[in-house]
Amino acid sequence: MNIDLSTTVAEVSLENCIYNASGPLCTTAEHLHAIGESQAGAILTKSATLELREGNPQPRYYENDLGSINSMGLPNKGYAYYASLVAEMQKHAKPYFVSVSGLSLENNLTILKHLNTVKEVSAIELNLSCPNVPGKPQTGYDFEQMQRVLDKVCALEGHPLGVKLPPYFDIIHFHQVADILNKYPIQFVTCVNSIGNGLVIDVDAEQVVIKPKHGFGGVGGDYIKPTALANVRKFFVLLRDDIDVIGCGGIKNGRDAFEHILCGASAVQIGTQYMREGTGCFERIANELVALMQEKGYQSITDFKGKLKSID
Ligand code: RRO
Repeated sequence: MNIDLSTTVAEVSLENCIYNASGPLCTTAEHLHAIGESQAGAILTKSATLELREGNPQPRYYENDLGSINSMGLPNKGYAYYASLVAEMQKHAKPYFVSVSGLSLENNLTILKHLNTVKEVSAIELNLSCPNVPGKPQTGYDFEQMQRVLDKVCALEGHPLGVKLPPYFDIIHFHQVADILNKYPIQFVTCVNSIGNGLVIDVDAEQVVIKPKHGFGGVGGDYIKPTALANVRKFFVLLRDDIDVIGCGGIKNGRDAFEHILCGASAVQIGTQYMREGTGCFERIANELVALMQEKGYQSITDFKGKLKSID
C-alpha cells in the first residue's frame, strides 16, 4: 500500500507533514539548508526580530530524559537575513516558513510589511508566546493585547498568516482564545510553544541548570505532551474549519506524531527531539508513522486526522 504523509498548511502543500519547530537549529543558513536537505516537509526559521540578537547568557539550554528547558532569549539574525535566504532556499523545493517575534507591535508590523513583499516566503508564523525575554510578557496570555496585535497584523495584505500559541490550561481560556482567533483571517495556529517559566534543578549541585532568569525557562519534550495534545484537540474542535492546527510538543516518535494528528493536527513540528537527534529525526519519525498507518490500514493522514474517540 502506498502511504502518503502529504498535507496542506494554509493551502501550502507539504510532501511530509513533519518538520522542525521554530527554535532549535534553525537560526543560520547552514541550519536551514540542513533542514532543506532532510526529509522534513518544510523549513521553518528561528523567530526573527527587527535586528540581530545574541540572546541570553549561557548556559541557556539543558535537556534530560524527560525533555528540555531553555531560556535562549530570541537569538536570531534579524528578519532581513531570513528574507535574504529565500532565493537559495528554493533549491530544496519545499515551503519556507518564517517565524516572526518582534519585540513590539510596531516591530511586528515593520517586519510583516517587508516579508509580505518577498514572494517566495510561503507563510508567516507569528510567535505570540516567547516566554524568555525579560520584561516582555507572553502576548498569548494577554487577550486584549492579542486582539490589538491581530487587529493590526490582519489588516496587512500578504502571505498566509498563522500564530504560535502558548499552552493554555483552563477550559474557559480555550474558549476565550478560540473566540478571538475565529474573528480574524488567520490560516493556522501552532499549538504549543514551550510551557513558560518552568524550573529544572540539579540535585547534586543544588543549583538551577540554566543561567538566565535564575533558572526559569520554557519546558519542552515529554514533560509537555499531554498539554500539547489537549491544546491541539481543543483548538481543532473550537476553531473555524479553515484554520489548520499544527501540533508541537513532545513528539519524538511516530506514535507521538499519530496522537497529535488524531487530535486534529494537519502537520507536526519537532523541537526537543530535533535538538537531540539532528535532521535524521524527520525521516525516522516519518518512517515510524508510515509503519503505524500501515498496521492500521490508513493510507493518508486525512483517514484519521481529528478522529479521536471519546468514551460514551
Ligand atoms: O528564544 C527563545 O528563548 C524562545 C522562544 Br523565541 C520561544 O518562542 N520559545 C522558547 O521556548 N524559547
